Amino acid sequence: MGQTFRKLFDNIFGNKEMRVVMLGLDAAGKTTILYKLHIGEVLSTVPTIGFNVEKVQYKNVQFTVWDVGGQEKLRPLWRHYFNNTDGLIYVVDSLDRERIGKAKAEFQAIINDPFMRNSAILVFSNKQDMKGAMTPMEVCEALGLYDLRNRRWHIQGTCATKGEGLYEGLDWLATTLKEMQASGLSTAVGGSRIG
Ligand SMILES: Nc1nc2c(ncn2[C@@H]2O[C@H](COP(=O)(O)OP(=O)(O)OP(=O)(O)O)[C@@H](O)[C@H]2O)c(=O)[nH]1
Ligand SMILES: [Mg+2]
Repeated sequence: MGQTFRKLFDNIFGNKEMRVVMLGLDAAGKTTILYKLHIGEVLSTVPTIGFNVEKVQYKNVQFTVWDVGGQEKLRPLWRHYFNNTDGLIYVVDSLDRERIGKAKAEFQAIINDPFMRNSAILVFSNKQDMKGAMTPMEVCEALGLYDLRNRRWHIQGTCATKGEGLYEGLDWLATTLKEMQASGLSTAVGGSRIG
């Protein structure tokens, strides 16, 4: 009953809770983004072993953001975070041309996972402050975003250390997830993943 009342209240006032998983190769800037969004500050980061999770309130959406370490040896663990995910934030180091092929391969593996087939995809083309960085359009091309069919995706140029572009991205995600829920395209898949 309490749950039902809460749902009704949330529907009336438009509050939504969304679960978002943030992935990307190591040093892409995920943890920097999480803390910039959560406390408005850039803390000095160390490579994430495991994950960080924080709630980020933006407009009338509460995002629970899971930031998972991106080192090669940790990537096989990513899939354990796919279950019940409404949205994916994929962070790319736009300066790292050498590993953009690797970033693409990991990205394609994530979005083609059965548990992620319905999730909205927000790509942050990060480190736009750096000279020689790929433009968001170049990153878009390199990840194969244009070839996606029946997926909702958006790419946003960001500079995590200055906080630029982050809220523009969340804006898109909030709007898109609300639309998907309203149209019955509920994104999160129930049940638990085996293996
Ligand atoms: N110049 C610049 N540096 C950035 C930006 N975002 C992050 N960095 C730096 O990139 C480095 C790695 O950032 P992290 O946030 O720790 O990267 P991560 O994606 O969490 O890495 P893992 O935890 O290993 O997966 C840090 O030195 C950050 O300060 C940015 O927009 N511009
Ligand atoms: Mg990290």
